Amino acid sequence: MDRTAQLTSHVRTRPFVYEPDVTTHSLHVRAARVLEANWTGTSTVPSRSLYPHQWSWDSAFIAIGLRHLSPLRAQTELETLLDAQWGDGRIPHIVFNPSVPLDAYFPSPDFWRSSTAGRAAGAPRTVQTSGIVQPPVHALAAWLVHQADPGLSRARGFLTRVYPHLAAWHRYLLHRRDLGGAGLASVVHPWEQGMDNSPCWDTPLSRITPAPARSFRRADLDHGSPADRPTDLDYGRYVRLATDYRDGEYADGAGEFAVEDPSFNALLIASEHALARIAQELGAPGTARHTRAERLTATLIDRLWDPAEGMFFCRDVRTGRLVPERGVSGLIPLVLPTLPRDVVTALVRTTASKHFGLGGATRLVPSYDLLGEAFDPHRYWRGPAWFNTNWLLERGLRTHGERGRAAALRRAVLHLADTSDFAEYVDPYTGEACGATGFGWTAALSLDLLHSATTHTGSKGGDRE
Ligand code: 9WN
Repeated sequence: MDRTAQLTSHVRTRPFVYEPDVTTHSLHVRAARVLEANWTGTSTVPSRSLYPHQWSWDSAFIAIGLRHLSPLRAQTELETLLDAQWGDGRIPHIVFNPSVPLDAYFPSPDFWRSSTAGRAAGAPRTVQTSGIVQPPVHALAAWLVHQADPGLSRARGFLTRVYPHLAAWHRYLLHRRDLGGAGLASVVHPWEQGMDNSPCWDTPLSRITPAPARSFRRADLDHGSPADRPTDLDYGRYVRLATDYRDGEYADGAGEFAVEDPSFNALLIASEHALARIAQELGAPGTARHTRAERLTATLIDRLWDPAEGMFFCRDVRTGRLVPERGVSGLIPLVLPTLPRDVVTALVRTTASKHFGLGGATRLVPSYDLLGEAFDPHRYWRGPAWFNTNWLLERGLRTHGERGRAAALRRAVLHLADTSDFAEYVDPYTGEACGATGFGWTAALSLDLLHSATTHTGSKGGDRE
């Protein structure tokens, strides 16, 4: 048996104690290998098979882990993404690799036609991208990457270069995407929020006429089981929404789908706090941005918080109504540092309730209500547990002093990342691996949690970051 196999068998047979020992070392080495295998030279693909291009929020999470391996690569990851930013400030959800065959992923560049249909919105001419966005985790990632090696960051002018891009990105979201008029950003496609197939979209999506099945060919079914993936009907609706947005030259405001989502907005607010810290690091006052982030937190509560249910809900901007589906998105605002104590207490209670099972029925927090009618432990974002959302919840628990729960969740994430071979997602009850393995953000965020063992001891976690 070679050395790696010995380490692996050691990992599998021993109780998991994620402390700086041989177990931790093995996990670190294997996570680093995944990131190496997925690295293209300028960025990291989420999965070599299923997602062979650069994805926006994946890259932000990947940079957060990569900073522990190579701060330079982590900076490059974000810089590559920002090079594809549009003139109106949007960061596209996919940056296409021209050397990957067109039929490897759908919708491909010839569907989005960014350089022509996106011209009025300022799409780049030299690189092909999609025209929709993904959650704004980037300023938070840039700040964490900077902190991993401030000397290198300053020497390369990293923050000086990325700051204007990130500020323009937030401006785009807070102005062009304020479709509800209350100050929050709306998503105009389920893919923008990142939890593509969540039951939270079912009602707003039901109004969309699906594109005919024969008008496109799904590439995702070449890699994943149809029982785990979105249905053809849902895909038809995704395609219709994207087609209409493209045909309207990616102008905002006219589409039939517009939703204020708690996770998307919470990540924007967390990133706004990070942008304030970046501004301060660059010698500018950050107070105005912190104040704006606090005001947005109050707006989020005002628009999306339901005190009776103890969690946040999506608001369908086209009907003005809250969507009564419990998605994990409604728990993610726990990452916000200035959340009132009663909101924190209720959110923690809901996370540990029979709907989500933290510390009880589930191994990791599921993507959707365990008791919901649409719950399915294997179907995309309709029940399985994802590593990025659990990383965010661990961070939120730590931010609010819930150290015991945070530590237990951290151990569970590391254990399942290990036993699932860094799966894309897992069955929340059994921990069975689902989707792709060798998944970028699973490896990266595991690395981050491994390193957090040493950096998060001491005062209330999250403060410095
Ligand atoms: C569409 C890349 C992305 C993630 C999303 C996840 C999935 C794409 C798809 O994969 O979405 O963007 O084809 O289903 O839902 O969160 O960023 O990993």
